[in-house]
Amino acid sequence: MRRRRTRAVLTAAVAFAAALSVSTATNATADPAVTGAAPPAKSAQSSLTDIIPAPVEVAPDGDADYRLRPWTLIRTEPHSAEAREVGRLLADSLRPATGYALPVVPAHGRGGGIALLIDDVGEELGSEGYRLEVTKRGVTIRANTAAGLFAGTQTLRQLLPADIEADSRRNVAWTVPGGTVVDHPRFDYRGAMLDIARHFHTPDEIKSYIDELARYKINHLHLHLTDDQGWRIEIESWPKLTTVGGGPGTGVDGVGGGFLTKEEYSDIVAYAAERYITVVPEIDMPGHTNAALSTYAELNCDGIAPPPRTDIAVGYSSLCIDKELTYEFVEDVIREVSELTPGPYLHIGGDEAHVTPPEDYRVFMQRVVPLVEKYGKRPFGWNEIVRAEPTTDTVAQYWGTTTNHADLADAVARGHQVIMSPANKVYLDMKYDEDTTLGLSWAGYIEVRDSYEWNPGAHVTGVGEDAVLGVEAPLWSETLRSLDHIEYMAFPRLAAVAEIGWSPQEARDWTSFSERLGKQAPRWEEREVDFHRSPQVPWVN
Ligand code: TNX
Repeated sequence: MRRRRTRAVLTAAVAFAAALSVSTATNATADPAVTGAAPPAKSAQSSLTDIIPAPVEVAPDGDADYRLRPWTLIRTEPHSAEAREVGRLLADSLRPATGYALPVVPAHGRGGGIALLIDDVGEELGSEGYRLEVTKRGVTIRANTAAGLFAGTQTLRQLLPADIEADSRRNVAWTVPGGTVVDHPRFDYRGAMLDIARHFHTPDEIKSYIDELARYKINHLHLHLTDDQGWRIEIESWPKLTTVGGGPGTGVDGVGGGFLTKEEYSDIVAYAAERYITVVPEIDMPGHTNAALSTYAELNCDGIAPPPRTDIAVGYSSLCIDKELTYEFVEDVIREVSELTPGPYLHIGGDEAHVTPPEDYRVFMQRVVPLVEKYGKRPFGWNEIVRAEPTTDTVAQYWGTTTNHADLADAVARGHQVIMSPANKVYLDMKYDEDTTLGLSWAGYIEVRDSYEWNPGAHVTGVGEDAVLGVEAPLWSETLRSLDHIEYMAFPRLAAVAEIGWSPQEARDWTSFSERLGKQAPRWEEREVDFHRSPQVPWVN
């Protein structure tokens, strides 16, 4: 297994960068541009037309390239702590490879360098759009909000040579190609789901995944926190859920185990929020609950705890619909998880409840959906949930493999919004082809082109663009034990889903996408992100 950059090393890099910022002069004199030493090595320059996800409008200007210098400042909107924070994250990401100090200062008056300005850039750009202009004097990103500035900085990172991803100093001309980008997302919700129940993934691994999501302007991370095998989020009123239900050996095949304390969970939520990513917690019920049922005997209809299970069967467990204790348990969990959740959504699963009779399922959801609302959250469930006719505010996540789905179309007619996660398109745990060693294949093999060539706004009959809140790429982890495994299954397909969620349908084209994707390879390699070298993509090097 390849060496992984640990978070400790990343932290050291940040400390190194901070040290640099107090010794700008020393650092500047070390720059060959200043000392007259060897000129910077030629590094493949990026182009304004290489960005993933493809922006709404791009106008390159070959005479307007800008080059970062040792004395470049990052100037941010005065009096905006949020803009300054976006500037700080940008500086953190550019310091290791450039070795430049890149101080973040308030943008008073005019000046060059990199400017991050909150401005009225028009309603059309909304709350996440931005306008990025590169001239010989500098790079200016303007947006209505700090979220838009953040999106613009992710574009800027891709406009620098791939060496920018290195974690130590490179002697490279840090040129940003000239021109203008005007950009905003197609869908409000662009998501990725990580299953930490089948195999537990640590806070550092989750943060590493968040870093990758942010680069591609994905703005929601759905965490699948509980399932038959394990319960991975601390609930104080039912403490054995984690100490027993999430204990050692609760991963698939008895491998691993573990859980997030409330503190760890909140730290992940805050880390994501700094990157403009909203965490959507999922507590799956009434099925997928063996971890809870095997931990607390009293939750079972017969009062007898079933044995813990670490196989990958689905659809065999159910909470006891007729017991009052079930609803006390569910309310405690919803209350505690809501308290940890600044975001609007709480996902209550609802999938594959094969041993819950349909009438019981309905009774259960009719009681539980209002509990989610009682704690101020918007209910979210896998598409089966619409059969229980919950409040139309409930978001339905479509994971089917067909393009006709009467229940879903009826739900849309009643006013529900939908997240599109068709399993045969965007299930990142599906194998790429028959040679893929990781993953499952029940929804078929999914090569990157399959995950790219579909239109969420016209995928299911009766579910039009207006009903689609967005797209999400789930990653189930029955077969995935490490961050390498996660990355290998996610990339490159996650980049395809990111583009589907962000870019206008008419701007999307496989040939263009595959060429742009090929140029991500050196970046992933610099960052030691594992990925599948799909034969469909013209990989650079
Ligand atoms: C179906 S998709 C499931 C999960 C499995 C996944 C494996 C869905 C809502 N349920 O329980 O992990 O397939 O691909």
